[in-house]
Amino acid sequence: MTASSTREPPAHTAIEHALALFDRPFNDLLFEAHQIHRAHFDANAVQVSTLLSIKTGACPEDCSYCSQSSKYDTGLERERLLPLNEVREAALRARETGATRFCMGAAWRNPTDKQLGNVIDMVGVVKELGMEACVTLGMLTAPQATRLKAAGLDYYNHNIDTSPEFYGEVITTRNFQDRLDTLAHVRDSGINVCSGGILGMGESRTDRASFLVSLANLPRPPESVPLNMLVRIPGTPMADIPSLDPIEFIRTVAVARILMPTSHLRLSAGREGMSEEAQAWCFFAGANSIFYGDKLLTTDNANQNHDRTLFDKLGIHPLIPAGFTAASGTHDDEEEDYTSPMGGCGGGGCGLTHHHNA
Ligand code: SAM
Ligand code: DTB
Ligand code: SF4
Repeated sequence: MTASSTREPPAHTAIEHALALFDRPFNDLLFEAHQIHRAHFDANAVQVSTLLSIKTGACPEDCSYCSQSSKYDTGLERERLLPLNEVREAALRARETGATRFCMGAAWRNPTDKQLGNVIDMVGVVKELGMEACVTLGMLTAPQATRLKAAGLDYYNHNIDTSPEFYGEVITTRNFQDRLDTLAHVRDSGINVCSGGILGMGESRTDRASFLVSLANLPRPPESVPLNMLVRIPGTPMADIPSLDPIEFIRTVAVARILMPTSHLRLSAGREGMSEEAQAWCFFAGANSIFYGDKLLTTDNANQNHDRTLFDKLGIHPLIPAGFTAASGTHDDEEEDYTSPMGGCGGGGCGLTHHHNA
């Protein structure tokens, strides 16, 4: 019998534990989260991803927050699947400005096998550029996940979005279990799992705790956890929801760090509306990934120049994954110095400490 087969099953995180963390004094919570963060990561390194919408609008799902749902009049123009050369150009631009991962999103409930073939070609061009590739295409079957893995896909993004209890208030065209099924196919295929959700949709603190506990209690926690602040889209049912207190958002990042010590936590949508101070606290609490670039999928992202300035002010440098091919040379040796075009390392070799999301 191997050692692993006699091992205890992973500890189950109880909702009471998560709620007790949320209830702690802010300084105590952040101190603990930051200590855990430091124990597992270079506290000054942030992973940098860029997003591209490869198929925009006319989605049959009814996600109440989304500009791309066909159920709401959001004024968004639908677009066909982008041609391969446009994807290559966008990925190249992203690499030149300092991103190491290129994430492509499609407004689908699920891809057909033919559509998946087109996306697989896109994954190929991103990999040729030496970048990590991530896609988010909706629900997948097990064979589709296997095809994506064979194409070299590094990450699949599929958010649980909120707590199981609140899910039905947000989306009715699929259920929470559907999301878990796709996540299981992705995990079984060997692709890294990227799964998180949205805060500020009118959920309670108990929902936020239950959402994080659901992620932490997956058979293995996701390697990457996007934490989106709701971007309120006119025309959707969530257009006028009161905004979430930034302090509560920072607390949520801290609790996520404590419950998922080795996951990368990404500050995702909503950063444009967040102050520099709030973002700085999020980094201290354990956030260590961002979407970088002027656009998310259909909405504006924080400005690139502002991000460079913020990284400089905070002394943060971009995390360079092993095997990443930089615009001005290769960076496939962990010990090699590398200057990201994004800056943040004072213009010299930054000698990054590399972390792998395995
Ligand atoms: N259609 C696919 C799906 O739903 O899985 C992929 C694209 S979908 C736009 C990816 C994620 O973006 C959603 O799961 C949601 O968490 C996030 N998102 C979408 N609209 C948002 C908004 N207005 N504010 C914040 N996050 C949003
Ligand atoms: C995720 O959690 N956030 C990204 C990515 N995964 C695909 C998408 C954010 C979308 C924000 C709204 C928009 O631009 O349409
Ligand atoms: Fe479609 Fe994804 Fe938007 Fe939901 S979040 S409406 S599935 S694009």
